[in-house]
Order: sequence, then C-alpha cells, then structure tokens
Amino acid sequence: MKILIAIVVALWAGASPTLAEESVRLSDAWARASVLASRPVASYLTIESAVEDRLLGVTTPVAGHVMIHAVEKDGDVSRMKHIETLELPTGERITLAPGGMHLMLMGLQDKLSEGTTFPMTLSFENAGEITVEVSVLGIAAEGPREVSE
Ligand SMILES: [Cu+2]
Repeated sequence: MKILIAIVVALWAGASPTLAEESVRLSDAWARASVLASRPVASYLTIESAVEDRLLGVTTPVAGHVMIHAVEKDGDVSRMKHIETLELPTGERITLAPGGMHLMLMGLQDKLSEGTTFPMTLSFENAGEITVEVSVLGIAAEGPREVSE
C-alpha cells in the first residue's frame, strides 16, 4: 500500500508542472532599475491563462514582500490599491504596465541594476507555482519592447 501511494504521489508531482506550463503563459516580465534600495520597485508582465485561474501571491528572493497593486483614478489623482488576488478569466491577456496594475516589490535586499535579471515566482490557484526571470531595464523604461528596438 505504501508503495502504491508513493507511485501516485510521484506521478502527480511529475504531472503538475506540465499542466502549469500549458494553462498559464507568462511573458515580458520586467522591472525598472532602482535608484535606492529603500524604495519599492514596480514589476510588470503579461499573464494569459487558458483556463479560469487566479493569481494568489508572488515571491522573489530580491524582495521581502510582493504586493499586487491596481491603480485607481480619482479625478487627477492616481492611487495604488492593494488587491489580494488577481482573477484570470479564460483566454484573456492581462498586461501589467506602468500607470496600471503592477507587482510592488517591497523591502528590497539591494538596488536593482539595469541589465540584470532576477527570478520571481507567481502562485496560481490552478496552475500552481511558475517562476519567471524578470529583466531589469533602465530607470525611465516604459516597457520591454523599446529595448529590443
Ligand atoms: Cu504599487
């Protein structure tokens, strides 16, 4: 009986990363270089899920804490609003970009330097954990596209 359980667990563990890669696609992960390590840094990416899913949390070794932030406009004033989870409707492409939704890296271990990358792990309700490499662009960068041009 113990052997059977071990086999089932091994199969399940082996199967889940494949499932994750199929259902959620992460692309264009980037962040702006930071001037001071004491300031939080916003990071951006595009998320697309083939099935209805939900982003539950984000971690990275370079920061103590990562929050999902949306931006609310109140007249001329933009305010960041912390959201607990991010809903991912089937097949919808969600782009986190400057001026809108972003991942806020709080408590940085060190400054983020242009030209470097760091890993960031996103936890999804269905797809599980997926790690992406985030490219650190210039302090005034607006997105990953302008770099390749
Ligand atoms: Cu923020």
